[in-house]
Amino acid sequence: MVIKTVELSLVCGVTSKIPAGTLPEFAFAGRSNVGKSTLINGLMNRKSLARVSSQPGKTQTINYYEINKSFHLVDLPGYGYARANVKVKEQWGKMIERYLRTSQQLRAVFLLLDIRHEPTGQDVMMYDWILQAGFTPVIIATKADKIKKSQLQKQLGLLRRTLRQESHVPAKQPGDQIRIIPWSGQTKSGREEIYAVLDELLAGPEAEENANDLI
Ligand SMILES: Nc1nc2c(ncn2[C@@H]2O[C@H](COP(=O)(O)OP(=O)(O)O)[C@@H](O)[C@H]2O)c(=O)[nH]1
Ligand SMILES: [Mg+2]
Repeated sequence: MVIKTVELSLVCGVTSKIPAGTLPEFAFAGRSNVGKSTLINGLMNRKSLARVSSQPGKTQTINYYEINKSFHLVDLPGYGYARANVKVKEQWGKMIERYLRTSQQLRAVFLLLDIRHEPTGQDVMMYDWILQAGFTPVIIATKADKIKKSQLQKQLGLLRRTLRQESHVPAKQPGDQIRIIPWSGQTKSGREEIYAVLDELLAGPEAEENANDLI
């Protein structure tokens, strides 16, 4: 994946209609402060196009970043901000559910979890919503630079186990593995693996069909 152009192409407010859109979308969800803006900036090779928050929980908008004029990275509003009032929390849930259910262009949802902590009830709820909307979440374990290398497998195990045990949505197949990619905004480790997921999904079944046509 080579990033040629990036632009904030659309900001969608809580009550606005989810735009129909024509470009494929990849959405990013997670609690506020988990490192969503940092990841999106890292993927776009930009320092600060996506705002890294000094006021957590403030953004209640869906921001669409257009990459290479060919797809969108979609920054969903963060959750779990303790001081957000009830109305904001309610609007947040409705907005996310509406987005997951109505976006026609959505190809994948990335769920960000802090590698240091056990996922919260809201993380598991988000995980369930993504599954219920028909997507298999790709987990990004953020802030990987904050743990020792020797702790990596143990922490990934904790994330995987908590999601599997607490989720209310049955796995499609009992042995289904949850895909987790460790990422660090400091070293950018994990970026190539995330690009590979995007490349793979952008190629998609249509590209395969086209390739078959050539045979
Ligand atoms: N060490 C470290 N800090 C991070 C990483 N990702 C985000 N942060 C910090 O965590 C805070 C919240 O990040 P931000 O991207 O605004 O989170 P958001 O609220 O999910 O968008 C900021 O102070 C970031 O600098 C990471 O991978 N490693
Ligand atoms: Mg943010």
